[in-house]
Amino acid sequence: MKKCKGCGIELQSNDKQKVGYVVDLEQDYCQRCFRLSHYGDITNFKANYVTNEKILNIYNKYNSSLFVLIVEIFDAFVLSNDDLLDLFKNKKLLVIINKTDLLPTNITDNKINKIFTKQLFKLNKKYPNIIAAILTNKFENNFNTQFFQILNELNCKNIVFAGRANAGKSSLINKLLNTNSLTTSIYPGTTLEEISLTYKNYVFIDTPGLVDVNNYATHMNYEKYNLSKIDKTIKPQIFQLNKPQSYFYDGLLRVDIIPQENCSISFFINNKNKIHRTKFENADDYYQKHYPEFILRVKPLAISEISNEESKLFVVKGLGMFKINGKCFMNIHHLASVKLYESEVEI
Ligand SMILES: Nc1nc2c(ncn2[C@@H]2O[C@H](COP(=O)(O)OP(=O)(O)O)[C@@H](O)[C@H]2O)c(=O)[nH]1
Ligand SMILES: [Mg+2]
Repeated sequence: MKKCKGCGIELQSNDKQKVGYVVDLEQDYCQRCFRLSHYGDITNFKANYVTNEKILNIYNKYNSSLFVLIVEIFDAFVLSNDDLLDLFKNKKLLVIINKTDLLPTNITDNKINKIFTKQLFKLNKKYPNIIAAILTNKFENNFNTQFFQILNELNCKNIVFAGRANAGKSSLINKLLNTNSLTTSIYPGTTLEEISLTYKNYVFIDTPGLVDVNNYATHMNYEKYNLSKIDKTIKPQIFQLNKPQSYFYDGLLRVDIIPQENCSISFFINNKNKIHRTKFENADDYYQKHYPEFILRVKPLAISEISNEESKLFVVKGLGMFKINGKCFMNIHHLASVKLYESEVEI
């Protein structure tokens, strides 16, 4: 049984519409991987093809191995009120916080390091199975060295790369092994089966990504996903206010603020999309009138009512984050099926 080197699926030459299709079984990559990596083509690409149940079964085959848990930066801000770490409770865990390069440039390496060292120290009390943690990107130069040093010290053979869809698992393995062998893409759901790669005395095991129902990406089509996904260093959009105002991220998110003193709000979203501000009293009319024109929109929105004393950072998974400063009341309108996360971490 021959498997695709890019996504792990069993190759077949019978049905063009099914995954694993190749014209000739001599080929190493399925047509989907080939077209995805060469043309960015996502015809026949189905996200959520792999269920979480199946992925957890893969994890369970490797109970005594080292698990490298790759966490995307926005998820990392809310790790303490997420259920991700619970899935790895009995496993030896090396946590990697990935895509730190997406954070604004004023959040320096030093600051990121401090923030997450403190947070992981706290998390370690609840999850003593976390044996180490590393941050990527900004620390790129010594990442590989650091990583292999840890492997060396732990004396393990099988290393399972785990985490949510699109966290950067396959890209990271490619980087560590200095290859392009695994297929990676901006879409969640690229890797379809476990893939083992032997390197020196190690076996690196790539896995499909866990689907997160609390991520907007899970509830959007490819067009909307493409337009809202953060893929470049964020330039925050910052507003000051002393009167009630509403802030719209198209039809995806709305934040109403009733300030009790001078306040400010900073949005950390895809730079191409602009936050629109209106007076609070005009906000419902604005939404009704403009809803049909919004390219980015989701329904139904639910409202979370929150009061703020000093400063709060919220993560809207799949869209980004926003931070509020100053005493105020807020109505946050977000997709009803996703959770609004307040971060314990300050930036
Ligand atoms: N900005 C940034 N993007 C990354 C990083 N690592 C991976 N990516 C991108 O994230 C997307 C998902 O990567 P992939 O490796 O396919 O994720 P997987 O589903 O976890 O295997 C791709 O578009 C990658 O180029 C990173 O460190 N920084
Ligand atoms: Mg992958």
